[in-house]
Amino acid sequence: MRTPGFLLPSCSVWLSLLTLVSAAAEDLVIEDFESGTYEQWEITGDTFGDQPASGTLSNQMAVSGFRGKRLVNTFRNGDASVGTAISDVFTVQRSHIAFLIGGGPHRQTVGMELLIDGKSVRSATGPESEELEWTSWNVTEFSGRQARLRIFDKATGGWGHINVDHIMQTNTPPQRFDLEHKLAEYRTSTAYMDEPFRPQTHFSPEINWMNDPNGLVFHDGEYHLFYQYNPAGNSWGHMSWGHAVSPDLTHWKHLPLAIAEEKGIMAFSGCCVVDHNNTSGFGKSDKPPMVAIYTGHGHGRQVQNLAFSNDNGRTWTKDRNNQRRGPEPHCRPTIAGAC
Ligand SMILES: [Ca+2]
Ligand SMILES: [Ca+2]
Repeated sequence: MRTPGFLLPSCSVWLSLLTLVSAAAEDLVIEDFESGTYEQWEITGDTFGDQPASGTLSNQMAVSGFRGKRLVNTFRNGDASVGTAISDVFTVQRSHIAFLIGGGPHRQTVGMELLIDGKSVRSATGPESEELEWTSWNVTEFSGRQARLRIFDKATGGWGHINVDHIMQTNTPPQRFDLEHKLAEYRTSTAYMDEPFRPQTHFSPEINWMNDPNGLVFHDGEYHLFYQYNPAGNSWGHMSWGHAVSPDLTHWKHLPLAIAEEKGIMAFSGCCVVDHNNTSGFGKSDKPPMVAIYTGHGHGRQVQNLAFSNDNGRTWTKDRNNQRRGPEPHCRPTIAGAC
């Protein structure tokens, strides 16, 4: 019997290939508001004005986190103004609709909805902050359907407005803040790490706010520097652990965020150990885990939290028992000398 000269890929291989092709599909921007018009929208009321806003409006706290030069900002003439904006029809072609959203948290009166057959099937509201954050809806079940978006502001009191920008269809929704996009832009700029006041001998992160160092530790030929970091911007807030490694304490490689603020709990200062005897139980096989001990700050209390890594600090897992621990009895000094 003749042996075939080729083999047909198995079912699982085809599925894997399809998954890869699907994930690689380009994002489809529905609206970024950079045209400076509302041509693609039906506008009612007075809160949207005659064109998208160019940023912060009069008597408003600073608006940040949007892309480009324009966004929806319904703080026009203050919180008392109201209105709606309904988009043109589009076809759902990706697994998610992702967008940047900020402003008031009142789900019933300010936000954005996805409409299918005129009915609201998904909705989102603001984080009670003028700092826009990524939010996404899984819309797989509506694949191929016709849809519209409705941005609404029916609120007239405090935080009675909504900010929206960069609405897109995607198979890979972004993380909460637009850090990766901003880093990609900065890394191709001529000013990269060469600004007039950029420290050249002391460490500094590529972009955004940092304060004290945390978790200084040597492991597997690398010096690890973690530090208090705001992934959202240039002021203090959303405290998380940034991360860099060095072979010689002079040349540093920037790594992705290590321990992020999550569910309103910031990752304040702390230390890090290499648990050679795996006394924590976080290790796998005979490789010692890295264990970070830090102050979890949020919801009116501070708790000693743990996170661990089994891949030399490249990814971290928070201990599931973190919030079951009692509050800190007093301020405890860390390796960085802070609390
Ligand atoms: Ca924009
Ligand atoms: Ca309003």
